[in-house]
Amino acid sequence: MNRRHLMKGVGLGIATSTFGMVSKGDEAVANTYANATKGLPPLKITNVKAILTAPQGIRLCVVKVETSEPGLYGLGCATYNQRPLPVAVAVDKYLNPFAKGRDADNIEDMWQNAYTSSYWRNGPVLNNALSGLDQALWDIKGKRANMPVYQLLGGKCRFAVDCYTHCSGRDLKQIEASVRKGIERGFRYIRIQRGGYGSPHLSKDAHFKEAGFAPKSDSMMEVRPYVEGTVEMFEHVRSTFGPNVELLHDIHERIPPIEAINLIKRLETYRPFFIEDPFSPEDNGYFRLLRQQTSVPIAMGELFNNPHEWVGLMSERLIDFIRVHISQVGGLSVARKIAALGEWFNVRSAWHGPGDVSPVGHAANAHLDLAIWNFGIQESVHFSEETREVFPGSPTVKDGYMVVNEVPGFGVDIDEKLAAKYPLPEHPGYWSPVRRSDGTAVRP
Ligand code: GCO
Ligand code: MG
Repeated sequence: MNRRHLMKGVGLGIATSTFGMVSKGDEAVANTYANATKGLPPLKITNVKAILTAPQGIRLCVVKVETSEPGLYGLGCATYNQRPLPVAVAVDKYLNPFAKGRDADNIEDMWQNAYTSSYWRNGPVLNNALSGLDQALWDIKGKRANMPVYQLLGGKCRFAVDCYTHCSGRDLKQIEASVRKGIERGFRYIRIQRGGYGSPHLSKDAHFKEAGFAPKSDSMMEVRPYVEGTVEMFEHVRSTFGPNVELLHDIHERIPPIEAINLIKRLETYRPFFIEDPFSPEDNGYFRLLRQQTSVPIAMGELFNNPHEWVGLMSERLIDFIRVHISQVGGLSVARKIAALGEWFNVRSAWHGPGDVSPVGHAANAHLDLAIWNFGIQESVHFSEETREVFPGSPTVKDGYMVVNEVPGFGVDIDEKLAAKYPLPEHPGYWSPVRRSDGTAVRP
């Protein structure tokens, strides 16, 4: 069958530049097979390793994939701040032996097989490890093609990546000053938060502490102070800065779903650009109810690991922005499919881009942002000088726009010697408990 179809392909003039020179019979078939495997010289994976570093105090994990071509390697982001060590084990002890000796060129094939190599799948640890390998292969592909990765994804849809910045403060004065600074730095999109997520400083009576129910270091938030404080914040910022600045806010789960719906309805009058993560992933079923109540744009997804969490929300048009954490979903290969899915439902991207994404991961976000039509907005962070030294070529943000280093691959390198000078902090990095006044655990 192959033989007949290949011959037919020749006859029809399909892919003439490859097949056109072949003239007749068996010789043509032989040459066709040869051509199908020709092209770039073979490139084998020789080593896959995790590199842990914390130049900004945040536990970053980057995967380096080395190849049979001396000096040709790729980097991918596998950062899982709360569980970095198991990710490193998954990379070094499982993905390395799995990938070694395999073809570095066939990224999709590698992804599909590495994905099922653990049989059980879609968890945060293994997805991050997989992302490290996947992104590193894209980086290698770009270097091999002598192109930035966004070119491999179809080229630019925009000249740079529009970003939002984080502005916050404990009271209205501090918030106003922070927003002013953000606008002065050139940002048109501003995320406003009143203190930490859920505004714990507004909740006064941590009865569980007095009762000795849990360590005093656990924090506390109640629903009402957070909700009222957030409405007041929006009222103040909107009336101070006028209608043109785009305002965003992260509920970060933390309140019962029906309270989140009520809050979002109250925020409608301040025209938010989006409200993020109103519900925990366990409460995905509430999105339909939310949609029936308000047209405030909704962004969701940084905690998602499993396609079952995003496919329905997107295809039923229950959210407006998908903001998965690209390494948490398994890498660039997955994220570009998510973006393609979103295009048909007009769900735009807002990839998670906090401090606990490595500069390699931010670059991966940005390369995808540049190439997809349904880009929405990109969360941006400030990289310290130390981080930039460890990761030369990290993306930069100016006037609210992120730009990538215009060289082949993702454009970000790592200075391994310097990275080793910033070991992970002693604290293991777990998510600290947040409780209601009576001690009940609040689910982020
Ligand atoms: C955001 C976030 C982050 C997460 C953090 C968890 O930027 O939207 O919600 O700040 O809380 O990445 O480690
Ligand atoms: Mg968030």
